[in-house]
Amino acid sequence: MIPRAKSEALFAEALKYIPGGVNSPVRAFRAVGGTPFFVNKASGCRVWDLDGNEYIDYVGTWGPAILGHAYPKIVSAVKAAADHGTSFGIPNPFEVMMAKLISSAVPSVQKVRMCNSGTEACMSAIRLARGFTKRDKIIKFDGCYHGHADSLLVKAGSGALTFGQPDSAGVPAAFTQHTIVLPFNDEEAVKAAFTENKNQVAGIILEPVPGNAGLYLPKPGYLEFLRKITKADGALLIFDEVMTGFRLAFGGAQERFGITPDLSCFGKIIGGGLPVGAFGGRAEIMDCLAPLGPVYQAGTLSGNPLAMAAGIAALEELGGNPKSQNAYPRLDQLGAQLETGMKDAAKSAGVPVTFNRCGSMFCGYFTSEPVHNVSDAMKSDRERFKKFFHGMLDVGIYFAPSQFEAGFLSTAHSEADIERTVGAAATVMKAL
Ligand code: KE4
Repeated sequence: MIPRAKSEALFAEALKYIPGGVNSPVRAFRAVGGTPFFVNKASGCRVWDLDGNEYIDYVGTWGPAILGHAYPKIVSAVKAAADHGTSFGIPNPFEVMMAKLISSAVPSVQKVRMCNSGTEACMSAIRLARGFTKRDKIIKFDGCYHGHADSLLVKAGSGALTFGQPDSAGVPAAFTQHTIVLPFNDEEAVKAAFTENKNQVAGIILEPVPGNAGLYLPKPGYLEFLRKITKADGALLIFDEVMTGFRLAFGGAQERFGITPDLSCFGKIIGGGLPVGAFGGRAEIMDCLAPLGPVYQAGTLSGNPLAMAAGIAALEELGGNPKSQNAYPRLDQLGAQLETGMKDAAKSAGVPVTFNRCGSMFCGYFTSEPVHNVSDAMKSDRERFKKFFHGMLDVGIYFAPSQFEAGFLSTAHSEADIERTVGAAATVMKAL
């Protein structure tokens, strides 16, 4: 265990003032044990903790750091914007630039509304779907996470077709009674739900590539099936691209898989690391939003100039202008190198690992079985994951502190970083 005395001391202090010592649960290392480190600085693909330990970072602040941390063009854009004020609550030009950038990158988004988190984006998109369709029911999938709005903190009911049960204290059953939870990648379950709830479903919301139970992919034809069945019933297809947006392609998962959803949610990358969320889609749907239409949605800091400046710099660098690097082939190439290396490491260590990847998002599960949904993921060996996590952390490599999170590469990672990572993984896995 490498020394982290300063982080240990500060965590003890944090516990006195912040529930669990953290401002978001996953950061507390409860899934892997031990004490979380506090970051002192981050740059490129590396973070340094308070004790000066350096880590290659495969979390990337859960997705936003696709260009690496402290990316110079993002930092200078934020500094320049800050000199003109940090918030106005008055329309500012950056909001229009951001809306045009998102709309030009994602053709299904004719209009877009900015907000301040992925949770807000998904919550608002669902309210909008209900307002537009005048229907109450929403279908979501087990293992997909869309933020912590009450009606989405729900687990599958007793039967796959019964309505969801609250999955958090403080959520009244009444708040989840219109949420149907189905297994992902199971077409029969969706068909049955629509038969059972004909013309009553406002929409299906899903992560097109679920990254909140580790990472698994839609089976071939599954997204096309969801597009077809929602259109036939008059329900909306809502892609939660908070994680996949501008990650899997400049146009997100919908570009990569060639699907046109009715509404899309964004976050993370579009804020360049600052607090942000957005949701958008067909103008006829978006125009139901206040102040034009009857669906209320608002936010003091929505379109905040610093978050917009950071996000615009990020999107322009990722592909928003012809001069920019085309990041995606590079991200795919680094992802392929990591996948091959991790699979070779597991083989050489004689440890069963299923390594799922889509572009620069990935997850290694300690299981010999394929992982296509959350119940498959739950069968993985979490004790092995815990040991692997700490073994890698102790040699300066930081993976997500939970088996049920995705990992992220950035354009700041190098082939040498990945070589070092897979070499260390082979050694650490041998000791599992
Ligand atoms: P935020 O409210 O955390 O900005 O976004 C919620 C959200 C919505 N949709 C998807 C697909 C997401 O991945 C998220 C948030 N992702 C988690 C990582 N698994 C954020 C990390 C955390 O909760 O601290």
